[in-house]
Amino acid sequence: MRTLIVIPTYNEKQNIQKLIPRIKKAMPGVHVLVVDDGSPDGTAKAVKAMAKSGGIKVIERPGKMGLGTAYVDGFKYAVAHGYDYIFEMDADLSHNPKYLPDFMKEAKSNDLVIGSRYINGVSVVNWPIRRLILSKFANFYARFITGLPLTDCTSGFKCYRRKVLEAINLDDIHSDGYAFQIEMHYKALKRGFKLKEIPIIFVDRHAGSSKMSKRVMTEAAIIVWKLKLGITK
Ligand SMILES: Nc1nc2c(ncn2[C@@H]2O[C@H](COP(=O)(O)OP(=O)(O)OP(=O)(O)O)[C@@H](O)[C@H]2O)c(=O)[nH]1
Ligand SMILES: [Mg+2]
Repeated sequence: MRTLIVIPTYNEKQNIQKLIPRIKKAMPGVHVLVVDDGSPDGTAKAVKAMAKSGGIKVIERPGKMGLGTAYVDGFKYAVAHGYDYIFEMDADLSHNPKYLPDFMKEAKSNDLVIGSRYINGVSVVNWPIRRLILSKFANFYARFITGLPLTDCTSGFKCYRRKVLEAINLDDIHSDGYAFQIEMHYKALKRGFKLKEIPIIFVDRHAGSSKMSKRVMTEAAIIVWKLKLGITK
């Protein structure tokens, strides 16, 4: 069974240099694909220097094109190269690689395994209360409108079996950020796949800067209606 971890990056040089060795340690033999958008801090160059040890690949895009299309490009690569298990993971060390084996275990009997911050109360470290309230509200709103049976609809730490990505028309995905996560969960569920949440502890980034914006939130607020009303299928 072949596994690929897809990591979108924009100015994450410091973080990705720490993250990749931790991934390799947590799950030896796994392959890593970094999708970088011409990060001015030289993220891509730093990853390419690490790639000599094998199992690491970089897709370089010319400019900042968004997290959603970065994942779509990564997923297309994964499908084309026949990977069986494909992970989504942030570069900013919010997602701890120690959970990777937990995902793999559940992926044997599920199609999409999602790391949830909200299974056991709230498992978020270092978030300002404002951010937590926003995330909880976004989840409540998304669940209420779409009916997604998840505690963490906007999680970006997950493992797909290849058949899920093959069943979704990736060229139809235009959303970004939170909206992207909700859309992928919804489309997987609608296509009859088995979703399963596992608990993770999420740690806020220490280095680099956030790419969260008002646009990301507005887009998420709209996508749930597009999905619910069948405008986006
Ligand atoms: N390739 C690419 N990666 C991106 C883009 N925007 C964000 N990312 C990456 O996507 C991941 C998640 O982005 P974050 O900025 O951490 O978003 P967030 O987790 O909602 O917010 P913070 O954790 O507060 O920063 C990180 O690895 C980013 O580097 C983009 O436009 N292109
Ligand atoms: Mg982050």
